[in-house]
Amino acid sequence: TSPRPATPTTTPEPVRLPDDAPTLSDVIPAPASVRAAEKDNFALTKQTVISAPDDAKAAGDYLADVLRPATGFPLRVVPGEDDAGGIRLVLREGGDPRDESYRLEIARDGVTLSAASKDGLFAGAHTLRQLLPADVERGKTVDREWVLAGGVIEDEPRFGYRGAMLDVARHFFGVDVVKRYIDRVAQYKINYLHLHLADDQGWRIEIDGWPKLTEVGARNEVGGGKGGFYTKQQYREIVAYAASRGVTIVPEIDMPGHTNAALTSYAKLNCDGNAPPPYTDTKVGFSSLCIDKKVTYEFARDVITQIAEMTPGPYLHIGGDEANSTTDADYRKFFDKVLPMIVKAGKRPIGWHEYAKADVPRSGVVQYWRIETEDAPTRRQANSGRRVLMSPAHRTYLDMKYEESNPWGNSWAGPVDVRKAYEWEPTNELAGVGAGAVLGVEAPLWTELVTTEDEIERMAFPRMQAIAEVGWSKRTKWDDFRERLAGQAERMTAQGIAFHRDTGVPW
Ligand code: TNX
Repeated sequence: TSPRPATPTTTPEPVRLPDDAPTLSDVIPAPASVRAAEKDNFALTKQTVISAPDDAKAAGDYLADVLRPATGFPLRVVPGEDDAGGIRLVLREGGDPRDESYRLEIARDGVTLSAASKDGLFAGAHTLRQLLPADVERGKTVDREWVLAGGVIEDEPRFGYRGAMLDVARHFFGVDVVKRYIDRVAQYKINYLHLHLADDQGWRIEIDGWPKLTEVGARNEVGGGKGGFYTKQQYREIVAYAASRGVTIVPEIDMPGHTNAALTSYAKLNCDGNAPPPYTDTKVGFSSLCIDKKVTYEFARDVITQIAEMTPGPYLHIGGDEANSTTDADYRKFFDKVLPMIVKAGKRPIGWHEYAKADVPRSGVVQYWRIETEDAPTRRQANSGRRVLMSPAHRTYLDMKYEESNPWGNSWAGPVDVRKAYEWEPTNELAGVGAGAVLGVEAPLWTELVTTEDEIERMAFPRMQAIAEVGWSKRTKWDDFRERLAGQAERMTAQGIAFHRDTGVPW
């Protein structure tokens, strides 16, 4: 065998890191391990190519998509191995698809991002995005140097489920607003977006065979605005956009309470056969599907099977909260029929924790939302192997006021400033629900009081970063987090996020 001819090595000269470029330790959520190597800074140029074979292509396309507008570079995404000194995405063979760990190596002669799964590559791509200066988020060409700090990040999440929820029922928000929200939360490694698609004030998704849900039930919102809904095609468009950012959609249809919009649309869904008027106020707990009517279950089955069919993700959320107009016996009767429909449709049910008193299937998830530290039914479900998603309102509810003196938001579980959203321990919040039971964390944004995209942004940011780090990072320290969070101000500004300047953060 003859020795391979030596390839001429043309390792580029070291490049200086611009003053405004982040260091490897500036990232949110904080990575598990960081090793800086100053001589290994990497400069992007107009020749830089992103190589991403097969299943790595989605993450490669995402990177190109977020880096192109400001750099103005073509950043071609090519399927083969790139040895021209570009950004290489490597998907290790035979990996567990749920393994989100990744390794990001930034060297003078190229960047290598490797992971065992697509989701791991997305996680690494979100990190890489944050390592470029805030200018990269301006959405238009900025003529400057684009240098990444050299070194190695090895990282993995603490919890596999890091969620955000948007209530599009109380006030409706169109496809573009939802897409922007997805992009904004995804950059902090939020990997699930839960859409609250129906409530007393509005029904927001087209269902074949039930046209009045959208002709009648969608035409309202809190305060009497015109409401709206997603066609099936628009819903699929949201699902696909989310996937292109590494985010999975979790659709929620709230039953058997929070159903006035459906009851208004179809008189036959009511026990007395009379449709109630539309509801545009903000009280909860007054509506219920009719537990003893056959048509209730025809309705539930159509809704569940059609939504499951449009949703590639593993979960379907069935609500179950605040069913104050349904007796306990009826509540159980209802879920005894409806939960198996979700399993049959191939999905894992999620319900607000009130449904813990029903017979939750083995695959089911209980979402805990109250502020009490003890809940017997949730504890019982956790003891018998059900996973619990943590959304305690006094930590994660984005509709709460930041501070008492601040006029925006609800008060019943508040105020929730950034520090409060950050300094808590998901496995230690609820008695009997420890590390083995916690699936992850989710930050819900209820929109009784939220009417515009600016308002969504100021309620969500920067508490979203706090919840994202609680969900991703194993070690969390407020003093360190607040500094890194201050470093996000310019990025958020460049993205046009109308964030709240929480007084606990040294902006
Ligand atoms: C309780 S949290 C609700 C929602 C409200 C929210 C307002 C939960 C499962 N139900 O219907 O929008 O409080 O904070």
